[in-house]
Amino acid sequence: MLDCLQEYNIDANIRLLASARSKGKVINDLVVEELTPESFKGVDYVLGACENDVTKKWMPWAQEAGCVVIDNSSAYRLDDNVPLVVPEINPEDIFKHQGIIANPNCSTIIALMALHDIDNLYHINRIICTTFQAVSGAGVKGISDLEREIQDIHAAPEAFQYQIAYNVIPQIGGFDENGITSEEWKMQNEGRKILHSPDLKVSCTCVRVPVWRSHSESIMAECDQEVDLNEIRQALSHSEGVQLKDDPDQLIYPMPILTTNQDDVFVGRLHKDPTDESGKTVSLFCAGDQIRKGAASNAVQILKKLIEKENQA
Ligand code: 11C
Repeated sequence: MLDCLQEYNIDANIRLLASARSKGKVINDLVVEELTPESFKGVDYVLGACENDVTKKWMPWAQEAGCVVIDNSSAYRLDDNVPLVVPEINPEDIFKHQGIIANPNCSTIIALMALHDIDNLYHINRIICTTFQAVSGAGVKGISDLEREIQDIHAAPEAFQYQIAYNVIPQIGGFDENGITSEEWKMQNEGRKILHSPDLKVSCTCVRVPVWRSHSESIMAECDQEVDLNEIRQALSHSEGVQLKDDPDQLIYPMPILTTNQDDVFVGRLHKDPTDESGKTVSLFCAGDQIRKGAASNAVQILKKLIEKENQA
C-alpha cells in the first residue's frame, strides 16, 4: 500500500497503525504506532487491512472520528450501506459511501476486470470459474510454507492444510453444508453487487497453487446473447486496467509471472465454449496480481478518486 500511495502520487501525511506487537517497527522510514481509540483523531482517510474481527473492533473508532475508511477485509462488503468498488467498473458507487467503502475479494476483482466489458456487451447470466491462487494470497505464512517446503519437502505446513510445494489444494476458506467454501461464495455475492447484477449465478472452485504471486482464473461466462469474439477483443483492448494477451499462435496468453508486481489484469485464451451450440458462452483465462490490483492498488485507486472529487469541490 505504501508503494502504491507513492506510485499514485498521493500526497499525504501517512501514519501506520497496528497492534502492540508491531509498535516501534520502522517501515519506509515511518514508525508503526499502536492502534488505540484516539489514533483516528484528525485523520481523513484510513486504508484498512486487518482480519474481520480486528476490523470490527476499530471501525467504530474510525467512524467516531469522522474518517472515510477503505477496508480490505470482508467484514462489511455485503452491507447495504457500504459500496463495494472496483474503480474501473462501478466508480459511481464510491460517492454513495457513509464512511466505509469496501475493497472486494482479490479473485473477484481479477475476474470482474476481465468480465465487465463482456457483461456490458451481452449481459452475463452465469459464470463457471476455477481459480489458481498464489500462496501470497494467504499472507506471509503462505509464502513461508512454500519456501520451507522447497528446501525440505517434509517441513510442516503452517498456512495450508497440506504440502503446497509440487501440489495443488482445492480448498480456500472453510466449507459450508453444501461443500462450497467461503472464498467460492465471494465471487457470486460480491460480483452481483459490483456489476449491479442481482441474478448473476457463479459456480466457482478455488484452488491454491504453488505460485508465489498473482492469481489466475479459468472462466466460462454464459451470456444472454450470442457472443462475438472480435467484439470482445475490441472492447478488452480498450479496457482500462486490462491488457489483452490473446495470440495463441505466438504463444501469447496470460500467466501469473507476467502480471506480478503490476496493476493490469491480463486476459486471453478467448474462445467460444464448444459445448454450447447457441454460441452464448465465452471461455477465457486471466491473471492479475492479487496483492496489487486485487488489494492495495484497488484501495489506493478508490482513495485517489475520493481525493480528486474533494479537490474539485
Ligand atoms: C487468498 N483470496 O488468496 C484469498 C485472500 O476475501 O479478501 C483474500 C481474502 C479476501 O487466500
